[in-house]
Amino acid sequence: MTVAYLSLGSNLGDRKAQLQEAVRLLQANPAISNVKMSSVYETAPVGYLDQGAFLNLAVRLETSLSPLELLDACQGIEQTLQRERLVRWGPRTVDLDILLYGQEQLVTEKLTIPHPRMSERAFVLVPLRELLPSLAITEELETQEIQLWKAYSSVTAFLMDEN
Ligand code: A4P
Ligand code: MG
Repeated sequence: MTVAYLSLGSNLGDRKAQLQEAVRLLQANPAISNVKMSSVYETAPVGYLDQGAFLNLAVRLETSLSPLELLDACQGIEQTLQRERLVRWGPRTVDLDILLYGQEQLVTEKLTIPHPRMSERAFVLVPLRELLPSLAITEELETQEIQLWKAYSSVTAFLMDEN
C-alpha cells in the first residue's frame, strides 16, 4: 500500500456535486482505501483567468495501484463525469491530479510526480497542508485568492451534503 495525495478541482456546472461524485468513485475503487479529504476551498482561477471560480480540495488515500494505474483511475473518473453530465461544455468539469505518491519521483511523458506545478499553487497547497501539516507554504502564495468554502467532519459527511 502506498499513500498518495490528489488535488481535485471543478469550475463548471454543479461544482460540489461533481467533486462528490469524484470522491465517491475514488472510494468505490477496490484498490483504494482510507480516503480522507481536506476542507473545500473556493479559489480564483490561476493560469487561464477568463473562467469561473473553482472549488478545490485535496485527498489522501492508500492504494495498491501503481502511479500509472492511479493516473488511469483518475482519468477514468474525469471521463465518466464529463460523459454523464457536461459533454457540451467541453472538458475540465472535474480535474484530478496526482500530487504525491509515496516518496516517488517520476518524470515520464504521461506522468510527473510530484506534480510539477503544485509548489506554485495556493489552491493545491492550502488544502494539502490540512492533510500534511508539515508542508511549508511561502508567504507570496498566501496572497493568492482562496477562501474556505466548507469544512466537513468526514468524507461521508461530504458525500451526504445535499445543500
Ligand atoms: N500529467 C502529468 N503529470 C500528472 C500528474 N501528476 N497528475 C499529465 C495528473 N496528470 C498528470 O492533464 C494533462 C496531462 O497531464 C494528463 O493527460 C496527464 O498525462 P489534464 O488533466 O488532461 O489537463 P489539465 O489539468 O487541464 O492540464 P494541466 O496542464 O495539468 O493543468 P493544471 O496544471 O492541472 O491546471 N485554478 C484554480 N483556482 N483551481 C484549479 O483547480 N486548475 C487548473 C488546471 C488551472 N487553474 C486552476 C485550477
Ligand atoms: Mg489535470
